[in-house]
Amino acid sequence: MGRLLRYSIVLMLMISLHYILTWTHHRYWEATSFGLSKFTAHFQEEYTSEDHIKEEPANELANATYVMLVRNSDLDGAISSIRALEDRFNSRFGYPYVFLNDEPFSEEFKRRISVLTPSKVEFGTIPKEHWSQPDWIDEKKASKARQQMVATNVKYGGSVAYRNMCRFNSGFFYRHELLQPYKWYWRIEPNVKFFCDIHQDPFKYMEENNKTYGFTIAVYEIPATIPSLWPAVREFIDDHPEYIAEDNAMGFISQNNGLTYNRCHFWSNFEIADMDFWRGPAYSAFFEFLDSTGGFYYERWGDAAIHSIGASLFLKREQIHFFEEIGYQHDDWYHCPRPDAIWTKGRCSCSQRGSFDYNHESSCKPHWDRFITS
Ligand SMILES: Nc1nc2c(ncn2[C@@H]2O[C@H](COP(=O)(O)OP(=O)(O)O)[C@@H](O)[C@H]2O)c(=O)[nH]1
Ligand SMILES: *[C@@H]1O[C@H](CO)[C@@H](O)[C@H](O)[C@H]1NC(C)=O
Ligand SMILES: *[C@@H]1O[C@H](CO)[C@@H](O)[C@H](O)[C@H]1NC(C)=O
Ligand SMILES: [Mg+2]
Repeated sequence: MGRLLRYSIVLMLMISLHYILTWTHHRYWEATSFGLSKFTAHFQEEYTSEDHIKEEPANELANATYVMLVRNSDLDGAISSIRALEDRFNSRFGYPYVFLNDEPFSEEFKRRISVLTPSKVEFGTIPKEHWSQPDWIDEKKASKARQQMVATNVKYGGSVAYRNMCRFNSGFFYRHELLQPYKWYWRIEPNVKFFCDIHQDPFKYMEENNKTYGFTIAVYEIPATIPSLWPAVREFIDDHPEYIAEDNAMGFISQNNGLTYNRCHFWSNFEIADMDFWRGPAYSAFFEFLDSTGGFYYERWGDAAIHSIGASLFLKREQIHFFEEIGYQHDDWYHCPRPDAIWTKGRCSCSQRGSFDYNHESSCKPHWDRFITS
């Protein structure tokens, strides 16, 4: 073989190898062409731009916002939640925030929250009619029920404010004017934790996979807070068979095809969901009916159970999504990704063994798993 031919073959091999590496490893590509050509650029600029390159292309945002209901006095907790979310996800995406309060936000609150993120941040006050016990509620009956719950140590049993909050979250938050421009929301609370880097945009995931409601933790409701909820739900089902989805998730909330409620619900302090579902005819009729029974005040119905029952009845089961990769803590319970690959990729700071998912006394996740694989 002639020397020239040998050189040509070697050269062609090297060129092919270069192209293969370029296609398969963007780090290699950066180091050879991109990195070199930018070597003389300002170091700071190069650093920041490289930081953003390729891992998650800054593609278009979904029609989405975070929403946090919060008091002025919860400023520190709100800062801590936002800081974690920015660090683990949002600083690379830039979704906006809406903060809601039953009282006007203080200047201090607005200032100290706004400084945390370059994203758009809005602060709204909730109209009184979305946050008060309706006139037609029999206050004597309601206060008797509250006293009874205080006497039996039911959490928040004596609080009217908590009931207003639960009713607001059940049927009003998505009607607030600041949320009208959006379809998707991610609910956050003060003092929650996010343990893992979130690489994939959860809103986009929902959009692209036809999901409507996403959760991370599922728990049992306290029986004393909902004695008449299930009978009311059954009445609604009987009156409105047209709203019940085919292939729904009744199997998650009832073991006997709807005869009784097993008290399982998605924990609503974390939700990534489609507000147009709550705004739609099925859930709207459902909320109006439940509200008309007075159960938010004569008992202490929670928005988590109401949302979960609505989602389980009016959605197909595959429209409900469990976010394995979002490590998340609210109060004492947390979800930590179980698969090692997800935990490692997310650089999660939580213990997989301490994850609430398989706490068989309190978690409804085993139940969800059984249902969704059945
Ligand atoms: N503005 C305002 N927010 C409230 C009030 N009560 C509760 N919240 C918010 O509603 C959500 C749920 O309240 P929380 O006390 O965490 O209830 P829990 O999660 O059920 O224990 C949180 O985002 C709170 O910040 C209230 O009276 N005013
Ligand atoms: C976002 O969603 C809301 C609610 O569905 C809708 O009214 C609005 O037009 C959407 N905005 C865009 C830009 O698509
Ligand atoms: C989502 O739903 C639309 C309309 O029903 C359908 O065309 C599409 O194929 C679905 N996509 C997925 C990923 O299921
Ligand atoms: Mg909470």
